[in-house]
Amino acid sequence: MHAKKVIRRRADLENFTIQLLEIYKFLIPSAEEEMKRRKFFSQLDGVVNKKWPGAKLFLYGSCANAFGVRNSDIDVCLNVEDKQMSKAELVMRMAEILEADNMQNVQALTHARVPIVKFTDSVTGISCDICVNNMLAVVNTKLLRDYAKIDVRLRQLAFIVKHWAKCRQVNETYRGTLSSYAYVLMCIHFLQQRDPPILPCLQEMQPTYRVKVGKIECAYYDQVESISHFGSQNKDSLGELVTSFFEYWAFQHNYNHVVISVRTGGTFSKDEKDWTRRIGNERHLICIEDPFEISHDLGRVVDKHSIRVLRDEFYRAANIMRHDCNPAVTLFEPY
Ligand code: 3AT
Ligand code: MG
Repeated sequence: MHAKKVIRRRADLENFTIQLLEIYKFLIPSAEEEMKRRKFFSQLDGVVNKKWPGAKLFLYGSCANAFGVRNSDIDVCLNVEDKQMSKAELVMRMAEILEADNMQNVQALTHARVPIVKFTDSVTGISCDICVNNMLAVVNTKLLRDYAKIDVRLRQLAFIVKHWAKCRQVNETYRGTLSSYAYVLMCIHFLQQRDPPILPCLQEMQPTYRVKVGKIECAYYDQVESISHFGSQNKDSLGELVTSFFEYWAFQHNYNHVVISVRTGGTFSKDEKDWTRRIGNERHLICIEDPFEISHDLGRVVDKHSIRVLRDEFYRAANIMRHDCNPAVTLFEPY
């Protein structure tokens, strides 16, 4: 008990911020790694362009959204407008091209819910997943990247939250906890709510970027260089933000009634979406609206058991921040 105390003093908070920034810096991929990835992608793009006219490759996910830590895999989306071929067939064709190009461990997962081809680049050792015609993921990747350009504290907070989630094993959708994408949306939402706000709501501003993906109209303000001062009125340090983030998810969020929404920059009632009860496997125990596919709750993977696990982890984190004398270490202790 003696070793524990509440982080109240400014000096403690400043020290906590310094330690968090060290962790953040350590997690950032090196310039060399970034270059290796860019080179790998442009070579892959070259091979596909040559062998498959009409096919186009896009990067998405953490290798392109500014939230990728070092040594992450690369997510690629193959876009082909061929109505004759199924996603499984497109994945098979892609796998053949990769094999012919001497890639290693090429596996076409044609029966997965989302068919993908996985492989490892024989030269760089980089692992890569390619999915097919998932342009919404490419667009939401751009949205996240644009938010990250507005205030560096988003990237810092999200790195810390993702790192915590990995250490505590609550970043495993197959076990009912949340995806990295969901955690980044939680961070954006949180920074939109600060007073004064650190992030604006880009989808509520006059759109400067519009694309239609299937039936979904994606539009938002993407000239973010012009609003890079947006959060400057708010002086919150990373230590304060991390502390408040876990306080919010441990003690303040209304899990029974509220949906968080980056699209609207706020929250609304679950009633508005009819996310108040279990439908099939979707239980809506924590509701995070996808910014574009708005019928999609990213919390739908969370079940009766994993909501407990998740909320216990939020309590644990918030309590560490309140009482522990060395929170920057305890917070990330492996589960
Ligand atoms: P890691 O660093 O790999 O953990 P990531 O940013 O690559 O994080 P995910 O692996 O969770 O994130 O997802 C890869 C991308 O796929 C992120 C987002 O653009 C898209 N995505 C993931 N889940 C969903 C979803 N449920 N709905 C729409 N897009 C999604
Ligand atoms: Mg990924």
